[in-house]
Amino acid sequence: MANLLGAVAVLAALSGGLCEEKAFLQRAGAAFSNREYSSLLTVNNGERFGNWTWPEMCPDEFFAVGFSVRVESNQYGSDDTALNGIRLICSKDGNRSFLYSIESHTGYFGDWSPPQYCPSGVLTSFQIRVEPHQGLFGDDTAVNSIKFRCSSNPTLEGTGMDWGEYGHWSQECHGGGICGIESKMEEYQYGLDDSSLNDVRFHCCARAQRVRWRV
Ligand SMILES: *[C@@H]1O[C@H](CO)[C@@H](O)[C@H](O)[C@H]1NC(C)=O
Ligand SMILES: CC(=O)N[C@H]1CO[C@H](CO)[C@@H](O)[C@@H]1O
Repeated sequence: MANLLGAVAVLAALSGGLCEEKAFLQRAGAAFSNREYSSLLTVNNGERFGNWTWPEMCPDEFFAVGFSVRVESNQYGSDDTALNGIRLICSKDGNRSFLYSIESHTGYFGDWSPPQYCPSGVLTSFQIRVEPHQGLFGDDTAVNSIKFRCSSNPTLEGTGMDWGEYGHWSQECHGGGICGIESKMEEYQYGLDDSSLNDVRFHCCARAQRVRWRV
């Protein structure tokens, strides 16, 4: 609850200069996870630990227009996990005063960043920065950061950590945009080396066809 109120406050502050309306932001969770999708965006540089968890989808006719990331800062001598979670923010027809968030399974460490939004349009592809497996006695962090491309073309980079390298861009959503997320998470390791988020994939949904009548 505190998280939700925090997110609403941030949104209200961000939109304050543009309009007086207060944004409504609600966690959709898995309530819409049976939404139909047209393809799945994947990358090939995810890490090996953990399992795919569960999909969360934006409600019908909503698409992802922004995101925030949960990042654990540098722990120096202690166990680092870097990126722990990605939260997508969904809107319908670009109406940013009425929003839902989805995030699949996220890790337990670090703080959520303020949301970043496409200037217009929707999220259409992504790439992730991943630190490769550090060997038996190393400290694994797996996913460190993420970039998204918007349909209006700019790329947005999350405020993640710097270990590892970016891989290739995923394919793009065509005729719609990103509408769902599923994370691959290493479960909590009870004092052993945690890496938290290891990979992520996103669903593409098609925009509803509007029937046009010709006379
Ligand atoms: C945005 O959506 C809300 C809730 O459906 C609606 O009340 C509001 O009028 C919409 N705003 C615009 C600019 O369409
Ligand atoms: C709950 C579950 O399915 N756990 C599996 C996750 O993946 C590892 C291998 O990476 C399996 O050993 C677990 O059984």
